[in-house]
Amino acid sequence: MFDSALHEPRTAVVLGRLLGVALLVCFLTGLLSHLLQDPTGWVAGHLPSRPVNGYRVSQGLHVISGIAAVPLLSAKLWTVYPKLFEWPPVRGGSHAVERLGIAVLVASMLLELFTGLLNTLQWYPWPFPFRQTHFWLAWLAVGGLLLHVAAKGPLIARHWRRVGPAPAQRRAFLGAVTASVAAVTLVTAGQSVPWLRRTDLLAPRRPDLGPQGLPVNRTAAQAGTGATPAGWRLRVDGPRPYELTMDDILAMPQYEAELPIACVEGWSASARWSGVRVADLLARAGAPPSARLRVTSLEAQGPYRVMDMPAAYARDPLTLLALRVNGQVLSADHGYPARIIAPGRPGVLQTKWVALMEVL
Ligand SMILES: Nc1nc2c(c(=O)[nH]1)N[C@H]1C(S)=C(S)[C@@H](COP(=O)(O)O)O[C@H]1N2
Ligand SMILES: [Mo]
Repeated sequence: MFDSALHEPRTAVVLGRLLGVALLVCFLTGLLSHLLQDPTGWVAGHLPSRPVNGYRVSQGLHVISGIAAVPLLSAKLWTVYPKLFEWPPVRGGSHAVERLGIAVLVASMLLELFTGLLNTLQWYPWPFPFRQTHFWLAWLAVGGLLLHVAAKGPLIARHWRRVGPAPAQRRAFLGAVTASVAAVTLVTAGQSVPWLRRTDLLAPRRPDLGPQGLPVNRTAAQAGTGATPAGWRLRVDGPRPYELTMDDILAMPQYEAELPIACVEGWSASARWSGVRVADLLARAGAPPSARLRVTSLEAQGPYRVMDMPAAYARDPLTLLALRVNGQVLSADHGYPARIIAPGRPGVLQTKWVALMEVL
């Protein structure tokens, strides 16, 4: 019933290779993202603050490869779905294990791509925590994938190279899949790739659209920080604690840095920031260069109210307590009166509406 060149192992192998590349990129960049956002133990002390655009590139690749995997996985599943109707369904112990493995692989892969895609839309219509689920599902999917490739090793090897000319039907199908991948990439990648900005039609963000030329993830209204307390002061706690008014901060040496906001949800945008060096603020509090930093926002609550910064970022001369962006005083949505901007870090850690900095 399914006798066609589209359901043959050769088609599955060609698609599987492309899907494998996309998933490998997605998995590795995902691990990196997880590590950077939530560094635990000894890792925290070894994360580099350069290259400045490191996280921007890696998270851009993560979302691009994840989106490309959607048409690839769909085509792959469609190619092999006749296997669902195999008879008898189970031919013994090892066959049962293999089929169970494929069930876990397909289920975890579909759920992984689905949750990731919805995450780029900032839509969380489920009761479980996104990040932990996405992280552990990735391991499940990769484990299942390795088992699958091992089990199918001989079959894959047999069809790795094409024998004879490809049937027209298969060529057309693979051409259509390639075109789909190109299309979904073209209409979404502009959220992180500046020169694809104009074709960014379906991504939730255009990196150059927003107040002061920059998108906003969580607005001041959402965070409840719209009205900054009249007597706002920056408090710096450390061996020699002190407080600064806005005028005090403006009297310190000001620096400028071109740094990106690279949101974990997939968009990124570069901006020109200016303000005072975090290293200067920490030195003034008597902190050694090995000091880590904890920053607390004016926000009353929210997952990103408190942020920890390893020493390598805190002492980087590009890391600023920014007061201005693209030549203007920060708007409320971008973190007025002051925000953190550091090189090479996920957007979630670029704390807005800073109230307190603590030397750890
Ligand atoms: N205090 C606080 N800072 C925050 C957030 C937040 O929710 N609260 N969101 C972060 C996220 S997820 C991102 S991507 C950046 C976005 O910065 P922008 O809105 O100025 O572009 O701010 C970060 N800073
Ligand atoms: Mo973000």
